[in-house]
Amino acid sequence: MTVTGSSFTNNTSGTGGGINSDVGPAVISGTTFYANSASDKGGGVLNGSGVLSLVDSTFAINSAGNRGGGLYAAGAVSVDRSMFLLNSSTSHQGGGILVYDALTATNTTLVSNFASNDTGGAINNWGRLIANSLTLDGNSATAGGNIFNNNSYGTSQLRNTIVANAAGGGNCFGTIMSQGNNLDSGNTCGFAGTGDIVNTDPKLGSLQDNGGWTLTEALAADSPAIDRGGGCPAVDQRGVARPQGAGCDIGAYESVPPPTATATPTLTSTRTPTATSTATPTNTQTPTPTATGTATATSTATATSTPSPTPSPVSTVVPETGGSLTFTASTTTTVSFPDGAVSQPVTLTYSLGDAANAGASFRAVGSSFVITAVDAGGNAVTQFNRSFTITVSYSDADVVGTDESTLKIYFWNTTTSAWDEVPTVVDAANNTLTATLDHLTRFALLGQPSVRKLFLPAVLRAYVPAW
Ligand SMILES: [Ca+2]
Repeated sequence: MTVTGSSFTNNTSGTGGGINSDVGPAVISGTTFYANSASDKGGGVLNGSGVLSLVDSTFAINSAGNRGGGLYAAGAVSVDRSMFLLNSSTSHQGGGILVYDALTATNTTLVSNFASNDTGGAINNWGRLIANSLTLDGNSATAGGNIFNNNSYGTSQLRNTIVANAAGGGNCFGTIMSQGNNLDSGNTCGFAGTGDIVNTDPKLGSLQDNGGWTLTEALAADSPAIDRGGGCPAVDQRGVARPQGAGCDIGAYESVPPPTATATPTLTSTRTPTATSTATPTNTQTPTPTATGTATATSTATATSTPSPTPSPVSTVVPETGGSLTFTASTTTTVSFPDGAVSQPVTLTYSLGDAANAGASFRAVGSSFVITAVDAGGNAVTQFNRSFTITVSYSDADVVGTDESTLKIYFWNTTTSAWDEVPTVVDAANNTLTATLDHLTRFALLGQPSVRKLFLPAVLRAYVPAW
């Protein structure tokens, strides 16, 4: 059976809501499974004992009463360059995929799938799972929100895969065998292979059309997944050639660096003019997807950690009248000291720090920043006689992907090596945050990620095939 460029929508069955492929072989490409359901196994697709190859396909909001909301993979199944969104299994395992025999999964993104009463929100493995370059984000289950390995029957091998932001059940449960270059936003997957990264926010963008056949989550410019991959496939989920930049990227998406300014040719060379290599830019964008429209809420404008060479602003605070300092980067920060805050004149300096690594459950808005004060003798002043205020104003673009109501100013606690919240007044109408403080240190603006599902209806609407 060969299925190409098709849509299966709103079908129901006992097993295999969209397609039940029993003995195979079957090849399914460029096909969307949307809102299909099975009362038993395989809401979108059930594969029996044969070979099934799935390529460039989308599984969205399919459901199974029993196991495998998107895909029930018995037999030998391969999934490549595909996307699973909001599939669910309501009473048993495997919201996105249940692996019964063998699954090879490559360059695939699984987002917000869930097994609300059992294990394995995105993938539940009873067999042999070989995964390379997946992005698993925000899936949930009672255990193993992103991946659950059933240790009695299954082995899971992961390479170059992002396992992030489980919305329930932790990122992993069971034994996961790392083949290297995986990234866990927490530390439940036991990643200890070469190039593995744990407890690190991969800085994923919202699920959207970034080219290719299926939706993807781009990496922020300062994502720690960029160029940290290994053993990557030749292309990414979209078909973009890997590697781009200094190395391939972890996960399903390969970030294409902005073109670097070409060096101005010097005209003084006395060498024989060899034909200079003009690197022809290979157009790596793959086949235009069907216009899926509007989901253009691009990723947050995270200020890069290397600020443009603006001079650090300096200001003076004096005992009689106080003083203030304003600096604009991606956000505008004003620090105001009242009179009497200092006993002698001090000089304030504002400098941008690194992008705050805020962990899995928070997002940083802009870079962290450091405000220092020194007295006339050059001694650091960190404590003040009166409290002072910091006001940060931000743009709506700065907080895309962040729940604005949770925004707070945080300071870096050097004793606990953690960000501590400062009581902050949020004025979401005017996009300002104000906090009252008594000491200077490194600060950052952090907020919880907006519930990404809020964006999903728009994405889903854009993705619904015309019927
Ligand atoms: Ca790269």
